[in-house]
Amino acid sequence: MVNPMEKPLFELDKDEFKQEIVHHLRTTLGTSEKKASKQAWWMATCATINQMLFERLTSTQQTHLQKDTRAVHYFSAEFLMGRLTANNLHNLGLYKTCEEALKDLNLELADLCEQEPDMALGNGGLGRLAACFIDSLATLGYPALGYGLHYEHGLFRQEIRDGRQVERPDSWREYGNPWEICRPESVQEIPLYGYVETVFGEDCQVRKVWHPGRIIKGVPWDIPIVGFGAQTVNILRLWESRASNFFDWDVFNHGGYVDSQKEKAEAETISKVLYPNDETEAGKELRLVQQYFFCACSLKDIMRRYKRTHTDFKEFAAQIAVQLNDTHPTIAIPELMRELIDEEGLEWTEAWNICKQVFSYTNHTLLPEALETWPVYLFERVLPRHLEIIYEINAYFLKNEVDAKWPANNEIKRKLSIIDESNPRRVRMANLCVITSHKVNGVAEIHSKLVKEDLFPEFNQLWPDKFCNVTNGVTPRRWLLSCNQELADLFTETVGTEWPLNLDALRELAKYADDPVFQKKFMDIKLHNKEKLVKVIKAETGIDVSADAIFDIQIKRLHEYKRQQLNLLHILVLYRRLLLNPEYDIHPRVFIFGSKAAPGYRVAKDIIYAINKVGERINDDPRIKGKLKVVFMPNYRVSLAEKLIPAADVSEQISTAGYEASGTGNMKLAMNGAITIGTLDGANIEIAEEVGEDNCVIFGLTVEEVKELKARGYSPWDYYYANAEIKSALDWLDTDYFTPGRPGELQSIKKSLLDYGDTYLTLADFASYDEAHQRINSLYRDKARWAKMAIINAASVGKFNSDRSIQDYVRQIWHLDKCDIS
Ligand code: NBX
Repeated sequence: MVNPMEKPLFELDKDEFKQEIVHHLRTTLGTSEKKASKQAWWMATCATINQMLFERLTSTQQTHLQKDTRAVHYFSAEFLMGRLTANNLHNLGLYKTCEEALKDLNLELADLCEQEPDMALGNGGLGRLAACFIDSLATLGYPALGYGLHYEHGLFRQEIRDGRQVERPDSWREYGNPWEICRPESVQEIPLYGYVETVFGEDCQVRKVWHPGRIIKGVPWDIPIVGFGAQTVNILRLWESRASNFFDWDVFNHGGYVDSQKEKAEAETISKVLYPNDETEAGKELRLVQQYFFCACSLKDIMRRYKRTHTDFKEFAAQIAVQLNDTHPTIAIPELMRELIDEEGLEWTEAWNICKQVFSYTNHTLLPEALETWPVYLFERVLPRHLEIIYEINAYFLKNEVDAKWPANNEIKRKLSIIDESNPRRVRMANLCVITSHKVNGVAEIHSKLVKEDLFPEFNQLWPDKFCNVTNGVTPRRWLLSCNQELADLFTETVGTEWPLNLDALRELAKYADDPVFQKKFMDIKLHNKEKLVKVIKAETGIDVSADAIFDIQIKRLHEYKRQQLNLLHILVLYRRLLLNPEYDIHPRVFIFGSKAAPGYRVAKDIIYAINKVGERINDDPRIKGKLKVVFMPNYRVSLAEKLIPAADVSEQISTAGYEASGTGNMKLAMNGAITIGTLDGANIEIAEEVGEDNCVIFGLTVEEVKELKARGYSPWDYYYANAEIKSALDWLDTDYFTPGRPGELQSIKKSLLDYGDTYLTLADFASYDEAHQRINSLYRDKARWAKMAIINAASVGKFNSDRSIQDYVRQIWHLDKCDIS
């Protein structure tokens, strides 16, 4: 008889899988089949999966080392991974085997997957994009590492109490996390604070010596990232901060036990918590320290690995690409300069030439208030040597580039300088990124155009070839195969098995868009997904909704530019129409929101409160006979998105044109057959191009029209007085109708839309939005027409596969080769 342990694990059949799970339950989890909790079964399942992951991880790492491959290093302060169990099983090709094995043990895989806490190490789109990208990099077989922070607490858990958001700590590792491996052998020591000394060396050279005031230890945790098909397993390496042993002992030996504990707590603070703001971060020292900490750890790690096969830095730029995910890791630029010059003894120009080739930068926002700057005084205290290096880069740039192109033009110098000379002086991180990087990309066509023309026009004149576009994408493995298995099976049955790798293969589906049999299959799956969501909604909120209604979904961070308030205003108008005319003809509609607000963002939190209070009143109003429901799903996160997206009929993508860099939820929803109601903003424009304007509902001002209206002088009052429904709906918010006995609780919404000028043109777009919803209503009533639109959406979003985005990065920016893992 063959010993099953001697067989390659990938040939595990159901029975062997089962044996392995039981084996791990007993030997890894220390329990038994009789006593085991669901959590223990889930952990035992993960341990079984890890056997296969680790095997491939080792072969990947050996091959990369042997072939001395060039690799990309994705530096990001956020990786919004969500859960990994189902995703890993799908990518290993073992989902069904595992499901059957567990069934034999009287367990449901889907049920066990619910045991896993989300890894919520990110705020929103930017962090989730990083997660999709590392999935695609592994799937395509590129040597790549993700580098980030090992936050003890990810994005806060949102509770809703009496309609208001309350933030609770997220403790994703409370009971251990089966996917991470600690690597003490790769610990790094990171200097901070202190002062810089200029010394005259024995070699008669003047050099800079940084005497840090503190040393922090960086401990790496590796999360294996398995590509679809399981050839390549790359890693995501996240750094945890600890007090350095050196410091502990020093203080301890001087009798300072209590002080040493304080030092320890301070050191651990660095990776304690993710900052929950998704647009701005107002000059917090700890945030700068976080950024430096993970960048410095990562660069030291890269250099250590490079030195295994090289004795000098001549090949460094040929081997290493570093992608900066927004400006958050910008400090990596002066840090690499410092390492190369101060620690490795390179000449300034040599080091600068390396940096220019190594770094490239992705911009994710045009909002001026979201462009990161740091007060010079803070830099001087925390990173004195880096500030010197930044000054030197700036002087070099202003003299050799700006002055050469625009001689003696102080105005342009002031604008392009890395230092903003206002009071207090500030370091502009985006300028440092653009000056250093060989490529700067936006994340959708329109966004990249605006980055060039509006955000950095002078830089674009200096270096027109530096700017490029890489339209975002999402991984179809998580956002279709794993989250919508019934639809995935229908697609496989119809177009074959290759679509998870080549999403364009779904184009074939368009052939069946008019076929009543296929339409029925497609819409039955949608209905089934909606029925499953009905139960989740009931369990989470207590609200009863009907799966026959249109499920209209807006899921994204709460921000005035994303305009949840426009959606709410429209709900108020619909509700009023129904009260005035109970026969008002609309198909029953459930408006579903999922959204977290930054804890300090007052208006955003007020919008959440208003949605909940308006919802309470509407949901309980018998006069409208259930034609309208409003659901705010608490604690929106990746695993909840995986339940909402497959059940969506309508996808709300309603940002003011010119403000949403790309959006990626729009792609996930279209992929699952939802119809977009959207503005011509971000990736909506490209989605509309792909699916055709007949298969989505576009409304609102264009980017040009927004600019013109703003230039003319926009007054929301004009719309308030001209449109009686807008006026009534807004005035309603001043009453106590939605907050009985407490009038005025919702008035901040009205204020922001009138008194404070309606920055995001909500009222200007209202009539067009309302008309778009009427189109949605009549389209939905034509069942065949709607089914056809939904199918064409799913069939047409091949472009928005993150594999395509990665190929674009490879061709335009990274110039990597795939590496076969034997
Ligand atoms: O990045 C988002 C954009 O708003 C989306 O349009 C885009 O699709 C997505 C991916 O490119 N930006 C974003 O999510 N930003 C943040 O989360 C953020 C986090 C911390 C911070 C600033 C921004 N300090």
